[in-house]
Amino acid sequence: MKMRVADAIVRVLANAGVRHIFGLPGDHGAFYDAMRLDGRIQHLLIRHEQAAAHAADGYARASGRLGVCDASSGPGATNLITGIAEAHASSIPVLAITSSARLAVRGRNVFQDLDQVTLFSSITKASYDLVDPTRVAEWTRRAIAKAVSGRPGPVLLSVPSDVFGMEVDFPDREFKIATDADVWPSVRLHASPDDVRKVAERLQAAHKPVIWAGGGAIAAGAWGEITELAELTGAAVATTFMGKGAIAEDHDLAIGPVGALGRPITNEYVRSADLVLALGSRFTNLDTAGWTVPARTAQVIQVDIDPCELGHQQSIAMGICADARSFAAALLAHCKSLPWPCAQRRPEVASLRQRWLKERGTQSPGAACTGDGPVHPLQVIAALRAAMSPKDTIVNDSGFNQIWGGQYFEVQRPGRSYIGPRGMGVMGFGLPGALGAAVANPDGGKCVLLVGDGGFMMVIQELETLKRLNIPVVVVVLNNGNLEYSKAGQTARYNGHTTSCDFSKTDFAAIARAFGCDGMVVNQPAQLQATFEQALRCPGPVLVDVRTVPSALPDGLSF
Ligand SMILES: Cc1ncc(C[n+]2csc(CCOP(=O)(O)OP(=O)(O)O)c2C)c(N)n1
Ligand SMILES: [Mg+2]
Repeated sequence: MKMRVADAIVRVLANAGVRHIFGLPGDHGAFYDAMRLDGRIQHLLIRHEQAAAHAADGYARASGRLGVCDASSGPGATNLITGIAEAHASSIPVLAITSSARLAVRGRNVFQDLDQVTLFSSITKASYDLVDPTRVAEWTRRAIAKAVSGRPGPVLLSVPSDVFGMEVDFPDREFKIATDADVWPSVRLHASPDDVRKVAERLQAAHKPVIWAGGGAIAAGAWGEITELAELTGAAVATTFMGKGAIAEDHDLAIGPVGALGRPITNEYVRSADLVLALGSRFTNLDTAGWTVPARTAQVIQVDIDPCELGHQQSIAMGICADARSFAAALLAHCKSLPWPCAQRRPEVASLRQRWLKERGTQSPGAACTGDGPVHPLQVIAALRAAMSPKDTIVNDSGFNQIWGGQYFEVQRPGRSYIGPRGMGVMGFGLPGALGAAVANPDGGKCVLLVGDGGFMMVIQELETLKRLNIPVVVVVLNNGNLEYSKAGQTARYNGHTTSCDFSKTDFAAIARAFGCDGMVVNQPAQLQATFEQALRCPGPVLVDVRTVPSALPDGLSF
């Protein structure tokens, strides 16, 4: 069938299951025209391309489907870079479609002429330069498959602007694509029965086993199997921030997030474990608190979809290349017929979280929503937890707000219930990431963004997108008037001196109202819960500007 290259791209995407694309127009108008004519894909106009990439990323994390964004050549493409780099570092499948300088004149340093493929090559799994219009359907199929298979990640499809409009006669078979080809992970690698048996034996012989769940456990959808495995064997479950949701965090056997930004009490417990079974974690410097957790004496078994990660950052006793869910399911099936004396540990493990809740967490005196303002972030977490339902999703930005959310906010729904930019820690991820997650809206819950005033200001224009498209995100800004994370680091390192960390207080609620969103201000701890409940009932986007203390340190940080 004869059609434009742009129509062929849209037809492949729509046949694969893509229903939303985030972007901003430019010299790829034919692509927009093709979406209009096909009618199956909703295009969401985002106000800055960086935000489009983050929105596609948030959409992918929340839905388990490929996220797609688009931008025009030159500056449109370069604006995507930060968002694509975050998706790459967090192993999230995002397809970026950009135009590039016209094929007819490229390479002559013409207007917006840029080697985009080289520019994106270090932050994508693959970057394709679509110079042959006859092969566009093939390369679009390949771009999708590449992003959602193996270790997921972003892919660039760079299309010369004149190629979008070229007409080609495509055979129908070019558009025959498996249903849900945009779901990730698309292919699951299974461990050998022998490896499964060996892990079961080691787990059985362990005195104090810990399951360490990373982002790969969420990517694989392994939360059900991990919870059952813990319940059967008595192993405690620790998560990285990317692994939050691998078990409900109010479960008896959940011991919370590990690492430099995790709970000190969790690190202590994991350090004393004799066996650590890691599912989908690459043991980054942050997640291991500088490779001090687990203990060197512990036997570490690492299961990862990427064989290059096995033993790369952490010395391991056994490495298995497999999908976290498929492996956990096989291990669970094997373990069911075995005795598990270790299951007696359950009350001891449960007491750990109970102690933490009362001493440091949302049941501690510091979290009580009493007294005069300004508000402490822990009070915000306690009130949010009380106001939100388990169905809701929480999204973080970078900075202390992410530590308050990651370390202290307990997700009650196992699954894709916590989203944060852990790969690169990009300030500015939060608002567009939450926007994308809310569009995906997999379980019908609300999407709550907990963000710092610094990171929020970097993408504040997306309030217009939220309002225009009536996307019901609840934005909670921790308004402390500074870049607190950076300020705390400078204070600790340079004898209390800080430079360029403070800015003037901004009335974010007024700004939200100017964009047409609802805007509320909280000055007193006692107002928190009722305000959040009211915000969660709003049918459209709403911002809660919480005036927080200018210096509040989360637990366990060392700079
Ligand atoms: C784009 C980007 N620039 C700089 C940084 C370094 N950085 C990490 S956290 C932070 C401060 C965040 O301030 P704010 O958003 O107000 O959050 P707070 O720590 O005050 O909660 C900075 C500057 C970053 N992670 N990303
Ligand atoms: Mg701040």
